[in-house]
Amino acid sequence: MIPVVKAKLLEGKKGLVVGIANEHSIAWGCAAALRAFGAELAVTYLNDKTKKYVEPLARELEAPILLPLDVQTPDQMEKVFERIAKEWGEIDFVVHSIAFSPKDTLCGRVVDVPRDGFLTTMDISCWSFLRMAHLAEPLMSKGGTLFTMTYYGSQMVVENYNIMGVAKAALESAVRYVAAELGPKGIRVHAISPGPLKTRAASGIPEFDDLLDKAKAKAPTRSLVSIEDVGLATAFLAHDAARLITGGTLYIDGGYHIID
Ligand code: 0WD
Repeated sequence: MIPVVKAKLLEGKKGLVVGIANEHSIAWGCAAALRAFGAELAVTYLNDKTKKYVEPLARELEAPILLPLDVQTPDQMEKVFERIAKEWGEIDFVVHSIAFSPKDTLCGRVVDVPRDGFLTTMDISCWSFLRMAHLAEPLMSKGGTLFTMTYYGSQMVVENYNIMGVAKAALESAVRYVAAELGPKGIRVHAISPGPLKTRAASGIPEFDDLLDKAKAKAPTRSLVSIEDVGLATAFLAHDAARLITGGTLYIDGGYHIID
């Protein structure tokens, strides 16, 4: 948990955080840091099964808005933004921290990927970010910041990352295009690349512990990233002082650049 932060650098800012599954989620690290710096948060949960894990965390964040959001359910994302428009009238930031690929699609070779698995992977892991940006734009008349989470497997072939590498490459490209399109309106867009972290989503990646060991050995600081590290970097970029930083991927140490 982020220690009490005295400087409420994000006081008055309001934002949506999507992707809290439990207290290990990267989205939780982001939400905790953004709240610690004084931002007010809207939070979503995937479905009734995850609600019981997310509800107490939303309470801890004193989130005035808690809604269901499965990005594959028609109209649910629209409903989230409608509620935000009604409650706040505007929004300062959106954190998109979700990805999914069916097991048979994620665990096989990229060359064998079935069409339906490919479409599901791209839909949840990439298109949902574009849609969130689309719906956030009218609520960001004074500017704002959009975040999504990515991984180095988008740039290089990382063993076992498979089709998710393809999806993250598309996502990072989307970040560049959306940054160019919304930049004139003062809306900044960032992909955050934290390096491997033990979360529920990561447990679906084969031999993930090996990836953790390699990342630790190769990272510039020889350490693994925590969700608190990711949260603090996100909070920094949400501040007005970061107003000219946009359109790129921020590697938080873990993108292991020294591949063997
Ligand atoms: O090593 C890692 N854990 C890394 C994760 C390294 C670099 C990047 N990332 C990325 C992931 O690819 C993802 O984009 O960070 C993002 C967040 O992932 P996480 O925090 O590692 O994983 P987790 O705590 O599982 O949260 C992802 C959540 C889902 O959790 P579950 O475990 O239930 O699949 O994404 C959500 C869901 O809450 N999610 C959806 N949300 C809305 N609609 C959907 C959906 N259809 N599908 C999954």
